[in-house]
Amino acid sequence: MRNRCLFFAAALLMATGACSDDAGDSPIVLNEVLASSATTGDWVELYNPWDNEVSLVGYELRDDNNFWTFDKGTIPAGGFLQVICDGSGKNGRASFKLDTKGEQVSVYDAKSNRLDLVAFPALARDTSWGRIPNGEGTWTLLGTPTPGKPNTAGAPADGGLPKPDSVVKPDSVVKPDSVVKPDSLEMRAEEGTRARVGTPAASLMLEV
Ligand SMILES: [Ca+2]
Ligand SMILES: [Ca+2]
Repeated sequence: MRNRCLFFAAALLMATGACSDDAGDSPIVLNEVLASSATTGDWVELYNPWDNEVSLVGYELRDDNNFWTFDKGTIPAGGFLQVICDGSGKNGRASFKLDTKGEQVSVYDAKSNRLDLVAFPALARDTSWGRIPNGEGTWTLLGTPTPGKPNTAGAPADGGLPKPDSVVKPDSVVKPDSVVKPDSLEMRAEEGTRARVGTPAASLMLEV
């Protein structure tokens, strides 16, 4: 958890030109996203790195084409919040879903100031994209999704990326309809032989 006093000291240093960068003063940040799940639905994780509780009322989440405003909710000091993105827009759930092919997600405060933004890549089911270390680190594939909890380092065993479209499709398999159907059948046999033709259900005995 960061300390506000440290931040104000850093801000003062920035104002005097003595410091070129800082972890940022955003009250909350995006910390992890998951675009497809077998159990929970898509979700975004927010993180409050400070030592004060943050009210989310009036805050906004956006994806490429939609926005959704919090009408309630808080994140405690140092807390993590999982926001389900199932498209319902009800009961604290966002009114849009996340694109498994990748898109941008951003969070805005109640005055429409953008606090954070992430452009995530195509993600396999139940594979998340998150910051290591929490709240300030580089975004990367995470081996184990941790909704509502601190992120843990480690890449997915299967690489975490969707399977390529180049996999052979069943359309290329010969369909039974394409089998040549003879219009007629010609048989030749020595005189005095007998033969049975047909299917198990119907057959014809020929005698020459
Ligand atoms: Ca979306
Ligand atoms: Ca997490």
